[in-house]
Amino acid sequence: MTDSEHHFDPERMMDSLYWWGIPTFFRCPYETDPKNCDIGLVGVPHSTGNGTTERDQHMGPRAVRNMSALGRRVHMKFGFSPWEATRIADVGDVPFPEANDNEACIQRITDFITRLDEAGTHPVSMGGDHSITGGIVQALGRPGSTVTGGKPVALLHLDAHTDVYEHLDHWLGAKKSAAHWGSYLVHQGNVNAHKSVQIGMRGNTRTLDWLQPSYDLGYEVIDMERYREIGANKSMEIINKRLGDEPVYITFDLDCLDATVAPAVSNLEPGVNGFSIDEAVQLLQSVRGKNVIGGDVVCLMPTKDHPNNITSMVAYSIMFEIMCLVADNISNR
Ligand SMILES: [Mn+2]
Repeated sequence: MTDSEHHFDPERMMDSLYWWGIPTFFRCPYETDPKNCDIGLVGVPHSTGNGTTERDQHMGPRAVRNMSALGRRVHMKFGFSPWEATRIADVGDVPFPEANDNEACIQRITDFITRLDEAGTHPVSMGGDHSITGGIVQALGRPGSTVTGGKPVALLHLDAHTDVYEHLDHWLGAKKSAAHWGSYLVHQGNVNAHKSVQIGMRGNTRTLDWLQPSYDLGYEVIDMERYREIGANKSMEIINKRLGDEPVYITFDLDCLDATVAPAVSNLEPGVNGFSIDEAVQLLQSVRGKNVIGGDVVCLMPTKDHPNNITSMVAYSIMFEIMCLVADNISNR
């Protein structure tokens, strides 16, 4: 037998082809028992927290599973393989038997994530509209939480929008909506706004005091105009100081990226440049070394994506970065 025959493994060869095999996130093992993984990749196919555009955000997890075998890579910048450093599995989708009832769905998300947390498993989720972050952080930032040690989370929130509606008690009928989560999580004590940063806000706002509710809640805000003015280094310095030693949760709305980078998102903001992919990844990588306990990527609208699925590919790339921050944190403990 020759050397090349000896090493030939047909499955290994097919592994990197996204259209081959069973689609799980990054071709991870599917594992329903959270005890068997350090990081659980969670699909959150939920759309009824944001009715303002086409309502296909629940298609996000499947679209990313279909493409993400391409993203099963090592992390060059961090110099490690997250797959070898930690046990990572696709733990499946949050079930939504009341899919058209936003409030019931948010509770389902909280219950699902609580089950992971009780096993000490860190969730990295793919949405779904941005209301899912409310359900997830209600679990992770609750007093009895395992992964935060019972503390509220410090949020690193990348988004074109602040999502802190206070002046409306519902959003097209949804109470714990995609527009409200950043506010009620602070009022409930799940997020420590004074340790949190919102970054990337831009676009077509209706009122001149649009950032005021964020400041009133205690958030630090770096909107796009300020980011362009002070630059990436100063922004990262502010983020670093603000997050401190708190348990950090990262929520990434794909609409913080420029519309040319991520065209298939629910609420496009075309009037002002968003982040380039390099700028967004640089901000994420700057929190390496922090106690990053989990995160999510939201607002993917696969039915509006290009035929080449570029936004799904961008979505798994961001999911990979967040997952590597969590893996790095776990393996350095
Ligand atoms: Mn947004």
